[in-house]
Amino acid sequence: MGAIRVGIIMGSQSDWPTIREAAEILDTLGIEYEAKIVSAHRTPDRLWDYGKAAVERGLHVIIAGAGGAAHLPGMMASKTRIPVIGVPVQTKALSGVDSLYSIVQMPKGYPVATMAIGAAGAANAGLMAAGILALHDADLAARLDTWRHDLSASIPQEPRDA
Ligand code: RP5
Repeated sequence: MGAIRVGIIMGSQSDWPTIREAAEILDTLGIEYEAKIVSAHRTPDRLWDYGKAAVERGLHVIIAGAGGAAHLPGMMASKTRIPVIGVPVQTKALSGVDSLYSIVQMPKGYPVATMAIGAAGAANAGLMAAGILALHDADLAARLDTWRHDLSASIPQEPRDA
């Protein structure tokens, strides 16, 4: 078991079914991670403590998922220079457009790499984290290349009737 380099945080337990998609990608690629509930609104002190300690704890990437007034990724980006990948969780009220707008429109100086709304965005957050780590990890780079090749090879040339 290596050091944990990816932190996955989410605003609520209710985000986990979506954000788990990122975790599953990391599992598939053999990347260690931790997963925590850290809410910008309900547990602001937990958010602050997590961001403050992230560098010294050795994290390299943070995946932050939240829905609605989704301030978690942006607030985390304000607290640490570690790259933050934001995942807008799909909401019942506004289908996740609220989450997307809350995460994507950061002011100059504090970027959040914002993914698509929902499960695809969460999976892509896992892949984006893997790509960042693979820059300095040749074994992981090879596993990621294989994963990408396998996905490409699984796509049929022609459609078939259901
Ligand atoms: C946000 O509020 C969370 O990220 C979640 O997406 C949303 C709803 O949270 P719950 O009311 O389901 O706990 O902070």
